[in-house]
Amino acid sequence: VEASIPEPLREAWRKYSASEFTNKEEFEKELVRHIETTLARSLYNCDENAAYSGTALAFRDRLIIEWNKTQQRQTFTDQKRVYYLSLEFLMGRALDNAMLNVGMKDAARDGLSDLGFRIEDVIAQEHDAALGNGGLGRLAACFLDSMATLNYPAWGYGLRYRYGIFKQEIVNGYQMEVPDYWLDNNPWEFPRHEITVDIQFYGRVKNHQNENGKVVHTWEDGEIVQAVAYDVPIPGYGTKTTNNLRLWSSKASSGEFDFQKFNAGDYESAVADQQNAETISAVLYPNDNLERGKELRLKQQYFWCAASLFDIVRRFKKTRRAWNEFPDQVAIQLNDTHPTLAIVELQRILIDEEGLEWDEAWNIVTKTFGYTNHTVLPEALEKWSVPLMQNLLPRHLQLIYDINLFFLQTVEKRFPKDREMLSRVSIIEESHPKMVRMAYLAIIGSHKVNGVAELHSDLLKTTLFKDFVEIYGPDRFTNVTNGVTPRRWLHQANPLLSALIAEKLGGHEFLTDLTLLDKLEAFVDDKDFRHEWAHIKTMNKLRLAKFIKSTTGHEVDPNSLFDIQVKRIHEYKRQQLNIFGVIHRYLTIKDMSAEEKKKVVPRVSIFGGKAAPGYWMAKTIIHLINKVADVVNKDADIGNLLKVIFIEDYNVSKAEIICPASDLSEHISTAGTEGSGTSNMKFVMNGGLIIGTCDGANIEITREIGENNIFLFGNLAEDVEELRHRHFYGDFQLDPQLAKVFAAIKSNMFGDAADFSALTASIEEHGDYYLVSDDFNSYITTHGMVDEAFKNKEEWLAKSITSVARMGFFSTDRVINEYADSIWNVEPLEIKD
Ligand code: GFP
Ligand code: GFP
Repeated sequence: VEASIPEPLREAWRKYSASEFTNKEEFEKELVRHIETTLARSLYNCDENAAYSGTALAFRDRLIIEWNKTQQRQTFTDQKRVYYLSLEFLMGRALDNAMLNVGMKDAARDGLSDLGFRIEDVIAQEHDAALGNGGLGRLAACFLDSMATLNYPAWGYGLRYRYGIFKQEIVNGYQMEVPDYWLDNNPWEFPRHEITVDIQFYGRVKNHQNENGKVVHTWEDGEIVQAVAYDVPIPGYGTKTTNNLRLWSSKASSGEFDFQKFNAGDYESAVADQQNAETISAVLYPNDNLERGKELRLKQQYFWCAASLFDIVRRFKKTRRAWNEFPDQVAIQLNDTHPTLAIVELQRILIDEEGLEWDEAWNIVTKTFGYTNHTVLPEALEKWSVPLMQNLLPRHLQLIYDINLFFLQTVEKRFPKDREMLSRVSIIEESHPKMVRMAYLAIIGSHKVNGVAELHSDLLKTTLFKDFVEIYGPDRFTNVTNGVTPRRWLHQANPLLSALIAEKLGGHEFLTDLTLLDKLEAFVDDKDFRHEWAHIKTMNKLRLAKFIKSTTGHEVDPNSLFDIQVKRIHEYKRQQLNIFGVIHRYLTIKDMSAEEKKKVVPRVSIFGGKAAPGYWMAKTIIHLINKVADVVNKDADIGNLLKVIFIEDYNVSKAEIICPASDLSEHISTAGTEGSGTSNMKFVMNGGLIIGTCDGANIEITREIGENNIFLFGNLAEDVEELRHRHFYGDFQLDPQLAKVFAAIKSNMFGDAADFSALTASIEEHGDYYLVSDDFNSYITTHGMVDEAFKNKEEWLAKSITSVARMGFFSTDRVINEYADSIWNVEPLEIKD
């Protein structure tokens, strides 16, 4: 129910409508007011944390004023909106982003300084919003920034996890997981207690005939859980558009509170039911590229899809348009298969609740949805057991069977002789128990399917989804190569570099048209410019060195080559290859004469990343890295020639310090396994070179920046299958240099070798699935080339500048425009006063 103020009275309202601070003085006034009233603190009781909260509240007011205008304008213009459904939004911190996007960071800096605070310290008080695992969730966050910046009417829909990704602590070299309770003191969300949706689970389906003799299905009984909306404003950069991220939180439905138990004096168990409902949105599943088929996860997915669809449909119904116009008003993008149930839910709403015929409804559904795939790893592909789904979502399972039946009928007509095809493409896998293949359902229910880099999208078409390309033709499948937002990953993370670029290019326009970076190439040979460029890199390395000192106690020399690999720990991402390479380097240096040592390029090998709590091999890799660090960092023979650092609890705000400080970063996945990668883009954009395999977006980065500016190594994707096949049949020889590394590990050089035996055995004895041994020689040789290149400072600088100049393609602005044109068919809408 909308309750608006009657027209004649609106004048009075408008007179007092909230207004935004526009300068330092007004900001200070808002800051002090919030500290004194909202926070109930005072002049005598204001620490950095209070200063952060006050600043955040002042900026939040600004955002919410813009947010209101944006939502009203988007509603009144009645234009198509896009909804981005993602189980993960890895947002990081919001304050710095808000300040920069609304263009008031300088005013805030001066204002805070007037009151005795340093803006950097205030910003550092904020707790990361870590509602994601890794690349997939951070991509969604970059998308939100670009959609707002480009003025697209766009909403994100996700879950408001009480616990985001766990906090990682390293204890005796082992990863320990600590819960991350991030919601205390989070000024960026608005609870919308008036926007709630009842979500049903379990129960059964009844079929009956209605008065026209048509069979209708009703879903009865079961359990009701309430979804409550929390809104997070998403400001665009340099625009008034402030979009919405709506996160759902679960709560016991008031009707569900068991009054009978309550009256019988069993208050405790009545409250326990309440808590049960609240567990749905309690925790983000910490698995990266792994699906385990847990019922609670399926509950989360349906809870979030159903609440979001209800909200989208409700908003559409306010326009009073005919149903066939739904796809002209609504585009829904599925970030991976996690929201695939939204397809079934929309079909259910249209048929069971709105009374549409099957074909009409299905036509609307398929025109509405697009599906993005992020991985070809088999263990990541979602499948839900039929009995589980039958129990939790009986009506949806029926609908999935119907969707499958109609789909298989059309396939049979087109390929009458191919029985195998039918079982291959069926949504239902005939296993024990039967499984629902979510990716197939997502393809069948969408009008476009995309991968996230060229190689990845090609692999989808030639391997995983090959049959579907035959069935639907190639046009349903497309590629949209990932990007990153230059606002956060260049301007915010690297203010010095952003300022230098702006000075050369005559302004900050490159932040909204990243292709303008190409103008930097004109300065590659400019001595002064190179000098400043180098100086900025050193300053950023010093910033990281300081951070490392304060968090680990280790001193690292900023003149060393900083070699960084930060991302989730996963065998396919191959941190084990990296640490074996480090051990190889260590052994090599130890064998050197004093004369030889003088020629060594000093290195700091920096690692960071979390392992899924149940992923033993990944935890073993973390353990090995930390044990190697213990030995190497203490070794007086080595001194500064090699340091190994593991940065605890890698997250978005740490990435902002780390990315600008690299000389070299590692993107070394087994060819054909990494969908795209996005940190590769962040590092190059900040003037670091990369060592990488021919995988994911590394290939397109190479195409853009030129082969001379990247260190590529290793086997190609097209050869991987053949190599694995050979290993499987016993044709495997451990690389001799890797054998030396293994011998060192087995000599207990890094502590009890038994701790690492699973890791070495996975390579020596169990087929080396990730081709660590096959790529080792080429990896080591290429690192040798890196050392040589680094000795030539001038040439290294030229590579660094040239690479940045050619990174214009990798902005999420380009990405979002591609989605908007080729998948969503939505237009921007500028918000004016
Ligand atoms: C949205 C916002 C509301 C706002 C309206 C109109 O509502 O707070 O009042 O837009 O500006 F959530 P729905 O589109 O969700 O109804
Ligand atoms: C996944 C893929 C990455 C890809 C991102 C975003 O990331 O290659 O860049 O999605 O598309 F694996 P992770 O969640 O695995 O980091």
